[in-house]
Amino acid sequence: MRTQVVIIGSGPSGLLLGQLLANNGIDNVILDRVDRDYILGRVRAGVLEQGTVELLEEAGVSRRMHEEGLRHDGISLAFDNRLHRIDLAALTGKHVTVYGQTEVTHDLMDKREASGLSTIYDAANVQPHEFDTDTPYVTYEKDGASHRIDCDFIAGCDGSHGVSRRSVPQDAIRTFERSYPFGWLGIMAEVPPADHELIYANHPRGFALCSMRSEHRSRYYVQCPLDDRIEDWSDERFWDELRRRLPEEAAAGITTGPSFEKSIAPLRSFVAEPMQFGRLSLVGDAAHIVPPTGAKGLNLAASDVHYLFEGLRDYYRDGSSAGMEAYSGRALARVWKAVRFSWWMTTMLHRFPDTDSFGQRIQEAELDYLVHSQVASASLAENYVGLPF
Ligand code: FAS
Ligand code: PHB
Repeated sequence: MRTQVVIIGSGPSGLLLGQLLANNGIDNVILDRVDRDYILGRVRAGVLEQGTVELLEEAGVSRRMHEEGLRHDGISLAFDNRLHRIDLAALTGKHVTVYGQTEVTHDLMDKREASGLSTIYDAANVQPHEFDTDTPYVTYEKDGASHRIDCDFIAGCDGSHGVSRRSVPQDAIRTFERSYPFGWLGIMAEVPPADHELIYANHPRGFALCSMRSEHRSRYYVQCPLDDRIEDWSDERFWDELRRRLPEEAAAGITTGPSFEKSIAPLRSFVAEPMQFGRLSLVGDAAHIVPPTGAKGLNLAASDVHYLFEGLRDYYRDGSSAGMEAYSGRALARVWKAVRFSWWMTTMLHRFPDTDSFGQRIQEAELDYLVHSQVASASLAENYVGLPF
């Protein structure tokens, strides 16, 4: 079998790249080690930057997002028993869209199927080969047989535990990492949200986040110790802890109900440099991870896709390799700014076990300055809505 681009991974990175390429006449095949339902069963991101929305529009998969997505012009920070609204729209002229990653992925999968494009699920032992030459290929196993796909380029869209980054010689890659001494316990419940916008809370008991997927479905998180287990958290304990970490006016808005999803995720920052090795390019979580505090993970995957798509389009349309050669540098310049913002939001809003009294006062001063300085609020806002691609 032969194609122009093999994409490893059928998450949002791989699917969005595949659709943009196909819309521009560039043949591609997507391989994933699991099946469609497993991918759709994962609960992930909830907030889309305006740049991500525009890319989904360009890919032709924005109809349901515009029908069902929620436009948010602001967020609130909660501390000292008060809510402080950051007016994103007034400060930046932009907004964010609340529309779950699961729905984005579903829309992309439906579009790919409708376009008659090839996705090979349950592909075992996927391996990229000879990507340091101009004749790379990918092998995989399925239904008891081994398969090979020859191609021009390989896009490693296979997430943080994928095979692509692991296939790069260790002396050719440099990684940067910061792990945080806590996790996020998240639940999903079919109850109306606490407020019409997101609330990020800094409380002596720990961080909490009030988010949503629709006007009837809420997504909540509380900071928890890394060694906590889901069975330690009944719904009743979760609702009680969430309300204790919110200002009274916000806690009063909480509607409780049975959770239908509950998970604990560790928080870490990770970047691999460079993001390209010959004809293999790393995209999205395959190249970088951010703590979800800044709502950047999915949106960074989208900007990587934008840069790689432009490089591949110029290669096939204009015979120019400039875009491909610039991919890693362009992507990393934006990645590191989002990594910084996510780290900053995380350090400002969470309670760290080793913070001393001086450190606590610094955090309180940072929050006080942030909500009372238009310049400081504008800086948060322009990062939250998404820096330009
Ligand atoms: P993905 O991980 O989504 O997709 C990779 C795909 O590659 C998967 O389908 C996988 O099956 C496949 N794959 C892996 N190894 C393979 C192999 N060897 N062979 C073939 N296929 C392989 N981001 C936010 O912005 N906000 C959030 O609130 C948020 N919450 C998150 C919670 C959790 C628990 C996690 C893990 C991430 C969260 N993220 C969040 C980040 C998340 O949304 C990612 O940024 C996003 O999924 C990135 O998309 P992809 O790069 O496509 O990677
Ligand atoms: C979510 O809705 O899952 C969500 C929203 C904003 C974040 C993190 C997670 O910063």
